[in-house]
Amino acid sequence: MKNLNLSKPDDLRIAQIIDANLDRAREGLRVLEDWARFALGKEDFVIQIKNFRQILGKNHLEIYKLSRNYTNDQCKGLTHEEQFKRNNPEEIISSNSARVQEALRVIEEFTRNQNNYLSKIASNIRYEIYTLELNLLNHCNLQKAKTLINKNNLYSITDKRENLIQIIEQILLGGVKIIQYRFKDGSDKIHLKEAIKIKSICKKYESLLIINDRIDIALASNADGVHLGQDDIDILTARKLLGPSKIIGITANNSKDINNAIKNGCDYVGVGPVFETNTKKGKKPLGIKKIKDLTKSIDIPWFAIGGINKENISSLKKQGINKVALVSGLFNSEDPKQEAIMFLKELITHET
Ligand code: TZP
Ligand code: MG
Repeated sequence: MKNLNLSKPDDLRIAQIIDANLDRAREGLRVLEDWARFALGKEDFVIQIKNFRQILGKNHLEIYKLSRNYTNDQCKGLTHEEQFKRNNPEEIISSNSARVQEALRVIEEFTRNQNNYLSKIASNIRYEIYTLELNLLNHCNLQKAKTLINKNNLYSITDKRENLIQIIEQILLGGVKIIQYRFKDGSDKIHLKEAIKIKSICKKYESLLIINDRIDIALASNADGVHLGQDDIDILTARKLLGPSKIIGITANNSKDINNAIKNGCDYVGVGPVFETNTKKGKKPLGIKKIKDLTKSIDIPWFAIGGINKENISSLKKQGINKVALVSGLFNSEDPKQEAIMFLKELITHET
């Protein structure tokens, strides 16, 4: 490091800028670290952020600190109205990541000549923060998605319809929070376009979009996850392709497949068909008793599926089955919104 001479006003100002920005970067990192620790419980992120703070702390030299308060900072306490609009964790993560990135960039520029070592450190950490910000935001989304799967009892799966988007919007207006886009034929181009549209209305209603079968369309539409059957791509490969922050749901109708799905890290299971159904013709129904038996030790969310309608839903409820997935139950209805409201009422669980 070339010597800074604090009796030279230019050097003093530079030292002051470096000091202020080291503080800024370290404070912003602490905000990110606490979110990673207390909200996400992500030890690997905490270790990474702590390490950045330590490195910056070690390089926060006495000479920078001595320059503090050299001039009266006329801009102290200035705020921007945007700061008061930050009221959700994502906005706090984004704004604090930006704060760290900006501060590191300032350090990088002003130390380049006199402390090239710190300049390089600032540059390296700044690049890592870009990825860290995305990781933190993705984990926020995953956590939200898992909570929605956990808390919501009605899962709506789409059927082929001319007015698909309008029906989905009605279902969302009825209060359904989980939509699966399911298609078995047609053009990929159109499916992707449709998936993107569905994702945007799901977002408007703070609901999840899961794509059936197709990891590529899930990724391209930025859906919240995929739903896979036993003949689709296996969970471990799906996880590799999707990354850690998407939901993976699995259809399984025997104990071996259920246990495998859970062991391999799926986020929920669909079990069925409970009853005979025209949507999956020729599939032998398992019946309520068998479903109860298969699911008695499942410790992740699971949904009963297949042939469930307004006539037989109470028989499931009576047996303590509260989470269901429906295709025709909502998609064949004249009034999907009212039908969704009715099913949701039926599935209310009273926590004791
Ligand atoms: N998986 C098992 S049964 C089934 C699926 C996709 C079809 C469910 O459709 P419906 O109309 O609710 O019986
Ligand atoms: Mg499938």
